[in-house]
Amino acid sequence: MTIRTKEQLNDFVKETVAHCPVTDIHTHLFAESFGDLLLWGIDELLTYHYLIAETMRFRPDLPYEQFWSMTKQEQADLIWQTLFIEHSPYSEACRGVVTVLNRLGFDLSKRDLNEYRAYFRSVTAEEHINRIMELAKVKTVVMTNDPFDDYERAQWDRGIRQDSRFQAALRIDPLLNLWDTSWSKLKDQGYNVTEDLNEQTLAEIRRFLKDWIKRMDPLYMAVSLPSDFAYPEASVRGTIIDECIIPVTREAGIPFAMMIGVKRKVNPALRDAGDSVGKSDIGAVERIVSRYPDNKFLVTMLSRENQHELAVTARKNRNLLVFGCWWFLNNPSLIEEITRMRLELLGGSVIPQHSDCRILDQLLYKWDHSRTIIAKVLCDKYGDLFDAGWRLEEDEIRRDVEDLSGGTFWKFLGRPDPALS
Ligand code: FIX
Ligand code: ZN
Repeated sequence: MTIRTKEQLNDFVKETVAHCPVTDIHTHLFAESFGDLLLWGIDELLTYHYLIAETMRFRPDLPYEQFWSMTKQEQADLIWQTLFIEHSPYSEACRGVVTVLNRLGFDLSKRDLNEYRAYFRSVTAEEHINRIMELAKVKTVVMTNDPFDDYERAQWDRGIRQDSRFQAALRIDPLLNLWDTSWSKLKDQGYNVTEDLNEQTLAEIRRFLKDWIKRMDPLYMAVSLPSDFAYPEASVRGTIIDECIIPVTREAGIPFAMMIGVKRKVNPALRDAGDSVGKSDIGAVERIVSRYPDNKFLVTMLSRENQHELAVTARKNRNLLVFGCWWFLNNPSLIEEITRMRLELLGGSVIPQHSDCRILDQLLYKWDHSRTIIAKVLCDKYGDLFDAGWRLEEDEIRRDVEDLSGGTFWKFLGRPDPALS
């Protein structure tokens, strides 16, 4: 049906974006079969590392070690008291908790953590996964799977029960960022490597990667990279990228996902909350994607300053797909600015958002909040077309929104969307 008025247009876009099932291409969530790796519930929500960082700002006299020595429930109580009772929870991460509690139907006027806790104790993980994915309208999530993590490796060794809603991504940070300690972990897994990157070691790294690709069937191979990431580079990282990552991902037909711009452990006492951001050199991205036109690259960058040049670089290289507003960019003001700019430069050949959820329940807020902004930007873009005399069919809008919600990702991978089969 053709859309005839601006009002009709806005209503239809908002409705379509709000209800379109999404593929969430980067999360830290796990299927139930991974046991304790799947985090959910109020105490996990409150002890999200974003909220730990915010709490510590209001508790200058609390020694970090004292916080870490508390039980999870004590930490959650302190965070609740600090960020939700003594202050209003309008930071994005705090607002997220409020959205989740609201979407789960809790009475927010009571502000009673124990009542929320009782609910989470009363449901099983399986029930909760079904409920959250349905409410969030997320059909597929991509996990972050780390073959260097002993607990996770043990789950793969036991044999994972498949749940096609949870797809794998092979994460290899230690290989590229911490070779001086990770080479011995490869050795422990039976690969004949030395710290020196000789021909045999490089061949064994390739064997390690291929073995894990066979085992996990990942949608892509991923790494987070520091803000001073350089390419090409005569370094351990540069050598492993050229000699192992590039040929193995090309042969497997999977993209190499680079998440660039993190400064790890600027405050180690904050643990996971202690990482920061730095501006990166877009030249490194330009050089790697143009040097390997037969490889596919998914790229997200952490600093606001890199966003425009990243979108321009994607215009020049069709093997580069830009994704998400990562971490410190996942705030309404920045999502709106970045999404607007990307749609203006790239049309629908972009993945506007991923959630980065670490706790299952967060799917509710991360996607609710992002959908509202994506819909707002799309209303403006379609509205401009409308003013210029272009009349849209409902089906065309539906198609575009499906692409932005995951269709573009699956086409880039060259794989069918498992949720559609
Ligand atoms: O490296 C990553 O994948 C980051 O997204 C996380 O490790 C980070 O701690 C995070 O949770 C960001 O949202
Ligand atoms: Zn992440």
